[in-house]
Amino acid sequence: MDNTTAKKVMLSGIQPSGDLHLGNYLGAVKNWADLADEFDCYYFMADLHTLTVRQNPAELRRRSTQQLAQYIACGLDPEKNTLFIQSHVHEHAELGWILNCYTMFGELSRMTQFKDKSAKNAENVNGGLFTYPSLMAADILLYQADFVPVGEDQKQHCELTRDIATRFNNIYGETFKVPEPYIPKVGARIMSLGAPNNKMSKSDPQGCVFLLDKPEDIARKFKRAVTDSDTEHCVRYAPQEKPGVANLMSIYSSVTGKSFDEIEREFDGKGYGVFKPAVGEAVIEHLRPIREEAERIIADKAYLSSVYTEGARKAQYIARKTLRKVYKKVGLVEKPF
Ligand code: ATP
Ligand code: LTN
Repeated sequence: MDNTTAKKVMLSGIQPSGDLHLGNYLGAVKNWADLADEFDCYYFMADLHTLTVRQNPAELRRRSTQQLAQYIACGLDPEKNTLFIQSHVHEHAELGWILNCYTMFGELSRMTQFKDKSAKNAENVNGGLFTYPSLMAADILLYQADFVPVGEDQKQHCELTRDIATRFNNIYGETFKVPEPYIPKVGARIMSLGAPNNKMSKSDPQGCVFLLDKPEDIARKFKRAVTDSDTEHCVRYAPQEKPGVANLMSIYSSVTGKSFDEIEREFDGKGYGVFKPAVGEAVIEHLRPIREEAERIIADKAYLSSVYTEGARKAQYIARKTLRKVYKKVGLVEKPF
């Protein structure tokens, strides 16, 4: 592969199908900001992927650029990371089509996200929802990514991407780097504050803390967080027995850097009535500068446009090279212009 001496490549995307929440942040974006010096990093708004579920067009446009503002506010410096909108680099859709032809019906049928989303949207189980993972594979393979930083729920899609890349390489010779998922130790699966057996998700606004939520809303959501019926209100890390408390401990640990042992000691004998608002306060203080910075950037439309324009240009330069190679390998006639 080209540039073996160059930095390893990190790439990830999030669908602008809702506003960013604490799960997206702790499971994904927060960890991305620290990677910029060591890796060559690409992060995008997966707007094409959102079309697998009906969207309001004006809302989708708003959320795509607001998500970019939130990426930047979370510490992704556009000078050090390539930040772009997926649909601006048409190579994604083109390679997505090709990879569809190297992805098996049986493989796609086994994807948990497909099963979940088709159950939730029974009236619109469209072809895009089914072939979603081939487009995701294209997103990753176009950039010859080494690592894909995501939350736990995306591991299955990353594994399918590896299978598709390996299959293609076996037929046509070394074409794609076979990527690995890069999953954080803490925060990889933040659960809903209202139903701690379900992952935190934008489709459950009460159990979900959004990065742009006002401090009073965050405080209220944490005060109401579901814990358990332990009469001693013991703050102890036991994910099976006490999923609600374990989730709050993971959140607290992620935003303060404290270990589970330290947290247990800090709240020893204090009960949930002290613990829950303390987690809320820590989250509020952690998110405050991010929200303020995001609001400032959202108002600066010209800046946002300059960032995604430059991002698309840089991304396309790389994507085009991979796509050209793939077209040639599969037997398409070289484009004359
Ligand atoms: P939906 O609710 O529509 O399924 P989502 O809220 O799960 O969407 P995605 O766009 O699917 O958000 O996820 C974006 C990134 O955030 C992915 O890397 C995903 O793994 C991560 N992520 C999403 N939810 C969580 C969560 N609860 N805990 C940790 N990481 C998460
Ligand atoms: N499927 C992911 C979003 C996504 C993605 C990607 C993540 C689309 N393309 C490429 C990493 C790499 C999700 O639903 N969170």
